[in-house]
Amino acid sequence: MNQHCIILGAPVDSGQSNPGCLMGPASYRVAGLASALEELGCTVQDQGDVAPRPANAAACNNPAVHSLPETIAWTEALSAAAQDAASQGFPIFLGGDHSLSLGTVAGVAAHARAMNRSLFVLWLDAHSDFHTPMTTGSGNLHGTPVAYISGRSDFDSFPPFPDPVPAERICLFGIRSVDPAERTALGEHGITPVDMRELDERGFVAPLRAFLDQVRAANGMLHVSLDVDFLDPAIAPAVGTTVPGGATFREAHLVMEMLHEARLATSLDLVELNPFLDERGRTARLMVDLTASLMGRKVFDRTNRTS
Ligand code: 4U7
Ligand code: MN
Ligand code: MN
Ligand code: MN
Repeated sequence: MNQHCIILGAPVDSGQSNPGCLMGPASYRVAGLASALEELGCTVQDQGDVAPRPANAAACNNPAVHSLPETIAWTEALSAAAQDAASQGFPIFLGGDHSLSLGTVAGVAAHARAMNRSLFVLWLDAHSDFHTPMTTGSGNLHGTPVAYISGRSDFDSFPPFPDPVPAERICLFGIRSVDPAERTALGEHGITPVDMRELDERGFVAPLRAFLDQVRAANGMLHVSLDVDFLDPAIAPAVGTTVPGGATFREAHLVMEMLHEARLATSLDLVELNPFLDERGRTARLMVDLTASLMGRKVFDRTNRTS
């Protein structure tokens, strides 16, 4: 599809408690992300790493929450950078923990609003990330971005989210770890995750195709947020929050290949890679290969096939 890819490093480590995610952007660069995209005919502009804004004091009534000022500072910086990048090409955000999506999705949502288009979000994750700063038990803010982009309250010290994304435009996919407070809130919000149970039964193709059809019908923009723990820990060990029973190598590639064929994705987060936990770079290389599949790496061209 010959995209103009804009690579932005987001070495965010404040959203969880397991140090190492800040090495993620360097690991993706070492694993050859830019050259993999260039081989596919994409033009690539690596704009380097975003720096957080200076952190201001911010408080929250939940004593478990940590690093709130730092996470807000990242959200502000990444939101501005993401909006800018989205107006220039296809942004690929290299995390960093998943709290970075508080900023990247806010930025692409602002861009979508400026373009008068609807934003859709495909959240590939073991977790639903639907806590607010008031409901999180761990206090790790990487468990909150879906709540923020849905417009839930209790994000008072954060920049207001541009245009909350309605439930029907959010697809939580691959889910297998949901906390009780998240489950209640997801129900109240009308978000039904596509969990692993459903994927076991229906396969990956039908639920993903149904969502992509909705994006296409609305001429929407589509932000894809890929958490390493979407993948099975056997193939992707470099993550602090492993959950057994994740997507296999082929299931994950199939998702990416379908996204390529649909030509609907407009931005991508690669999040939660902790290179300190990796085994000889295999998780970083897998994430790069999945990104290449999303951008069109394939064995045969299927676009003109009828079945
Ligand atoms: B990730 C968790 F309790 N729900 O809130 C929490 F299970 O970005 C995990 O998806 C959050 O990796 C995981 O700490 C956030 C936990
Ligand atoms: Mn996540
Ligand atoms: Mn996760
Ligand atoms: Mn995680």
